[in-house]
Amino acid sequence: MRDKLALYFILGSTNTDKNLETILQDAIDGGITLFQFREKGLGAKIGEEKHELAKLLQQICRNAKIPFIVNDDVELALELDADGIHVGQEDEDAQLVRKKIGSDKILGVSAHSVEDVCRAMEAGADYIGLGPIFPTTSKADAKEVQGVKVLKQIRKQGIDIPIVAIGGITEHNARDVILAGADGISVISAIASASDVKNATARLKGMVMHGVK
Ligand code: TZP
Ligand code: ICP
Ligand code: MG
Repeated sequence: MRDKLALYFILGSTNTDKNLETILQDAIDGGITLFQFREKGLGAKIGEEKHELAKLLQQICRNAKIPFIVNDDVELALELDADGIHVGQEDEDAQLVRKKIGSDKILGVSAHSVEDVCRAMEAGADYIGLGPIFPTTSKADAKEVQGVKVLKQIRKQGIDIPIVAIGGITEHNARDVILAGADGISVISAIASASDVKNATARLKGMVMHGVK
């Protein structure tokens, strides 16, 4: 799990005006290690349209052997036989989600505190999305920014579950969160809003893997 978290890209139709398939393929070519389909926010697709978009993006991931994770929609994840599901603290209860998807699929849980992390581990989470570390414009209802403090606390207590840091991560601060104990970074805008997606992705990957671009 840990190595798959190195560069975790999240995308949905509300994150860009550009073609999602092109962005995802360029991000794959740049070196992402995991992908999450997150169709949220104003104007997000629902129903059949959401399902069709998910299928398109899943196929791109399959061709590249990149695991495909669905955000917050257990039914869709099961229908598509996705590789996993990611749920937030306000979404469906993680323990219940684990029961529904079985032990083989990846379960990711958002956490904002040490207590959230402990509860998620008891529920059977495979990894934690911890944040928001830095200010973000990609999530309307984001919790308070926490910097690397909670991340450091978790590792100091010897909790070693795989963790991705999320929220405002860029090539300029990626190194700091890795040094603070994250196994990888999860980003939307640093990749989705880049003018050269492949190049931006490769630079982020370099920061995570080697501390350099
Ligand atoms: N959860 C916490 S912050 C965030 C999510 C989905 C958004 C991250 O987006 P960005 O653009 O990388 O800050
Ligand atoms: N972390 C991850 C990995 N994905 C999310 N959607 C989130 C936190 C809120
Ligand atoms: Mg949520």
